[in-house]
Amino acid sequence: MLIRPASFAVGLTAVAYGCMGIRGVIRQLPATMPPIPKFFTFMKTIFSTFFLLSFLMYPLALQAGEPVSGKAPQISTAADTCSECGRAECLNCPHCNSRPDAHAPIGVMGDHLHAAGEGMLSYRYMRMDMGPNYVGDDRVSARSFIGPPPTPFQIAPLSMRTEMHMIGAMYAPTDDLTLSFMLPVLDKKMDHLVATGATFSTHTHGIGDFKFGGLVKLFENGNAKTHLNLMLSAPTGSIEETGFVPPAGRVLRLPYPMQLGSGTWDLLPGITYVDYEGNLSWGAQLTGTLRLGENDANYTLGDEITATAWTAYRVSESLSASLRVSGKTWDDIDGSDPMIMGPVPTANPDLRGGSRLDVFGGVNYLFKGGLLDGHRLAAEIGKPVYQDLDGPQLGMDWMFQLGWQKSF
Ligand SMILES: [Cu+2]
Repeated sequence: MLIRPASFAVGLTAVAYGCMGIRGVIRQLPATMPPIPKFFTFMKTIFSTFFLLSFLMYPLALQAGEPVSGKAPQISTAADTCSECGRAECLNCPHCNSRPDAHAPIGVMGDHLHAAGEGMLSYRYMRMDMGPNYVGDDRVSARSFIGPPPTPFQIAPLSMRTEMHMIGAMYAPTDDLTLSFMLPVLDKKMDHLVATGATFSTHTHGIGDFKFGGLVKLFENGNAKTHLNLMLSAPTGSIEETGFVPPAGRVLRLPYPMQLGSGTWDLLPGITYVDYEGNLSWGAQLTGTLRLGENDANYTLGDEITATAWTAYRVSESLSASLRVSGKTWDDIDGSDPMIMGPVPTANPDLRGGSRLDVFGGVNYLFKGGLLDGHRLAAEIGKPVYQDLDGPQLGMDWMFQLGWQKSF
């Protein structure tokens, strides 16, 4: 019984180390050595093309009435099984949907599919607090890298707070495909220290990048399920946010981290695996953010890779508690916005990349019976255990997420 979780853990660790390793090697290469990065650009083009093709082909395949993958075998018809899906207990069956941990911890997006004809509405509140600054994996004080000219920086970011409200909708036209839509609304605030000793804050808010696409079932073997995440991000978030900057004495376009969108169409490919046994469930997800082209302000945000794995324990019929690790690595900005300048690290496109390992604890609660029957509430809180940033750059301090979900 422990073989599945164990082999899964070994496999996931290998994948995570592989991703980190490849990125680490690329980052150590001198800038004058182009062949390997070029090879990756080439691979990205190939991968993106396949991704877009599969994204476009899927609705066509559905229209033609051709099932993309076979139906899962019905396992049991014993008396104590679910009358709808035929299982003793099912992870995602809409008819019994019996487990609080049938959904991943709330910080994981696109973790589950729905059955044909079913939909879901969700709302998430997310908060991230950043600070202090890091150079590599060392914390540095803001004072240590600012000063009067010729010191390159006269202004340092001290802390940043990001709040996000995200409205989500899912709908499954077939058992093999669940469509997903997500619209984030962002609120950002950054505090700064000037070399003179003065402090000031900047603030932006508005809608972020709209994300949409499909989750496509790949395999189903007993309780174990794997699906592809084929999502796209549309450039609906502003990249022209401005604010009053006291040291400059005027309104300026704010640095990259204060902008609300990427300005580019982005591919969000991924693969998700979930499984359960008894009171235990576990899963893993590997996702990427691949930027397509350059935005109207002449830059491209860095590509990202995130690998996450979690396990949850079912405490009761309604409550589960989860533990999750997440490794993320992301590139510097390519190009630069001529309107974004200033003696502050956040305006430097080469001081944006990094890697981070986060640990999260969470709970899922599924209401059973009564007025709120079928409603889900979940919360997750996380903190980095390791971060290595192209700095000076603000590091992550902690993250919190609260969510509500209801299937129809
Ligand atoms: Cu859903």
